[in-house]
Amino acid sequence: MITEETTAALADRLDTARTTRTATPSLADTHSLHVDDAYAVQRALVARRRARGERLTGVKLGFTSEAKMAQMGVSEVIVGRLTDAMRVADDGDLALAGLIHPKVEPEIAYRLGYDVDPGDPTSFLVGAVDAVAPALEIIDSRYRDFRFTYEDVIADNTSAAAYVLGPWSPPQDLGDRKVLLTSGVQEATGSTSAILGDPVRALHALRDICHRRMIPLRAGEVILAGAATAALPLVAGTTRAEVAGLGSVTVRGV
Ligand code: OOG
Ligand code: MG
Repeated sequence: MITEETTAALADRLDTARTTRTATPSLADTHSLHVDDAYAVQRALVARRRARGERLTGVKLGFTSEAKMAQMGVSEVIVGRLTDAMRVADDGDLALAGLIHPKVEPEIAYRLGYDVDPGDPTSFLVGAVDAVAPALEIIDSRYRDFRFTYEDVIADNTSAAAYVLGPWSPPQDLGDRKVLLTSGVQEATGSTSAILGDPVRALHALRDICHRRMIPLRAGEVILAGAATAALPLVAGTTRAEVAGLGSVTVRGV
């Protein structure tokens, strides 16, 4: 385990990388972090944002798709926190100058209708979902060239930078829906089954992580289930994701 001082120093380093838009080398170059250390750095990093007035709005899962695992060379689901400062309105603008090297992913968002107690082993996350929506996640690793270890990316709040939610619909089976992402001239197609076979499994995985890491989930919070295709670079202009039968969501890079 790393000390509290080291945890604070690494959180400061990642915080500064983001606010000054200067990528930093992998923490693993100089520190040997355990997964628990990495989540402690993430907590300290998010605490800095909260101390500046940001409010928690949900959680996001990462590495839930095989395309993503292959792209990033890792193999286990990770969780990060979302805040109100990361939220961009559907059809809204996102300033690229505020980011280092952003990429975009098409995702599914779940909204919770009531609080879920992470300490209660019988809590049922799927039953707490009161709405679902197509979503875009903008990731922007604070590490140089998006090169990081599994522990690095957890410490960096799983590369979370921004998110956009499309229109909400009632909860429904979201297995095997076609997903199309267009960003500038680039296009990626996939299926919701890329998300652990079925995005509902992301909820099961999240329940386990929240239980293990004592992460409470509150009514109204959003869960991003993870990318349904490989990430594309986020460029100036319109980026859009469409999930068959669920609708679409758009952001404009400016
Ligand atoms: C980590 C974030 C991965 C997802 O949906 O798999 C993620 C990264 O690739 O930088 O958000
Ligand atoms: Mg994602």
